[in-house]
Amino acid sequence: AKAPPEQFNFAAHLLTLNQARGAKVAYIDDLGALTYAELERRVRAFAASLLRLGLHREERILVAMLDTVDLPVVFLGALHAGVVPVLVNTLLGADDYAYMFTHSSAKLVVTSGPLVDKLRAAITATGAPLPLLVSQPAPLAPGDLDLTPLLHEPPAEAPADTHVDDIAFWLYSSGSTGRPKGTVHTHGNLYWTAELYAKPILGIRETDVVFSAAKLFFAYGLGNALTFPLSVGATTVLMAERPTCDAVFARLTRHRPTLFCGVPTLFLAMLASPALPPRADVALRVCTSAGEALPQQVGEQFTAHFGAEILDGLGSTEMLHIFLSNRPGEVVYGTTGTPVPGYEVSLRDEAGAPIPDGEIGDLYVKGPSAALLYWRNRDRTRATFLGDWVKTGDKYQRLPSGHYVYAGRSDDMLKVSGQYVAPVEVELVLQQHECVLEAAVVGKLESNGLMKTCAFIVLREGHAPGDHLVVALQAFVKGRLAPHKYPREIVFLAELPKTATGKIQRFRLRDPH
Ligand code: 3SK
Repeated sequence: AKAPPEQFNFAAHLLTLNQARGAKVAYIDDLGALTYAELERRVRAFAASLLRLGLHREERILVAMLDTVDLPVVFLGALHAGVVPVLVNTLLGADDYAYMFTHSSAKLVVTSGPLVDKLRAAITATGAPLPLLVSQPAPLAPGDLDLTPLLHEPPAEAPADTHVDDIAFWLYSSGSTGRPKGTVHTHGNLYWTAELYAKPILGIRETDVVFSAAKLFFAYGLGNALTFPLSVGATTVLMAERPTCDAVFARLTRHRPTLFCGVPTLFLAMLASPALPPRADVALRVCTSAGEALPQQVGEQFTAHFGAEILDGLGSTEMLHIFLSNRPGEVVYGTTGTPVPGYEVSLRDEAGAPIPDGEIGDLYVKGPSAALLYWRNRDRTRATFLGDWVKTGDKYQRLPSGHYVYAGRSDDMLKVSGQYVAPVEVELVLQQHECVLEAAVVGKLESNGLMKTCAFIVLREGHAPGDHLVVALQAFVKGRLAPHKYPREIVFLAELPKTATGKIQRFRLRDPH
């Protein structure tokens, strides 16, 4: 693929690419459609509004928004102005947001109506008077800004004259210890994910209708529903609500997307649902899966039902999108495929030396979409970004055919429903419950090939195990952490298995035999 020019603004690049498609629908959400002409007008109006509000180049705005047409406008408008959007998960608690406001030194928070109360509570918790800019009708408090009129302001004439390596946006990536890491990406990184993966591997084209169950605040969703479709002038369906089977089926049959992006737990649930639509009611050309390894039988069943293949791939927040992937027509279910041309991968032992085929090693990747650094975190930056190479934290094995097979994580992290869970974070919350003496959280591979979090609990004296306590502990975690982190199974033990020095032997909990 051709390299982008030195002076490069990704938002301006997309607007130029789509200039001749004014009347075509770029986005459809639950409220209506947005043409490419209207997308451009709003992006430029929002860029101008940010500068008029007093934001400067390279300053951050925190974006905690639902997937509606306003989100691409805010993201691209910020890039156009040279302001740096920090996309954050909409399911976090006030404590995580408060950390992110301070850590990113954001000057403004942009959110959607239904999330206003949560974000306002987080702003209050930091004690800093951060302005809140609200999309969609919502009761505004004094001082809040309304997004709608800003989208009708006179548009920016010219984009910020950014360099291809200038900071464009951040995403937060979870870690096994400590706080989430602010992963800093450039304008050029977005370009490379479309050129190396979406166009050659997915074969994405102008006639595609794209629907991603993964939200735009994930690196996976951002590529699927923004970078990729806008790089070829396709149409994208956005959905604000949670990606339940019924919500997904409604979009698959109503808008008939040709390209659908999901995660293994969703594909599994769809296949098990009595409401699974027949093949004739959908128009799927190809699907993608990421987040965790797609079990072979799920891929096979899906293709048998719908005719379309699922391309299982591996990406990361650090690499921005997928660098290891299956190919259409050559899918090998049960594997993550082969390296995407333009990226190199390498399997190494603990000392960093290459290992032979068939052995399990740490996966490293090299490619042009790698993040620059983790903001204000020199230690983690140096441990992850090693010259040209990025240490992924995943373990893999290469088959003689050249296909890669997932073999778990190198750290303590679990991947559940495509998202990271740090066991220690869940343990710390469980330990705050009045009945809990000790807690250990591990991942358990279920017979369907997917990972589940399981908590082992030792109760304080005077408390008895029972179903009521399972429900209460799950609710306790759900009330304090993002919903995907609650333990799906809780087992009560008289004591936890420990070493002579008192360290919990997690391997014995994972496999009691
Ligand atoms: O989980 C993945 O494999 C993934 C894929 C694309 C972008 C980001 C991520 C984490």
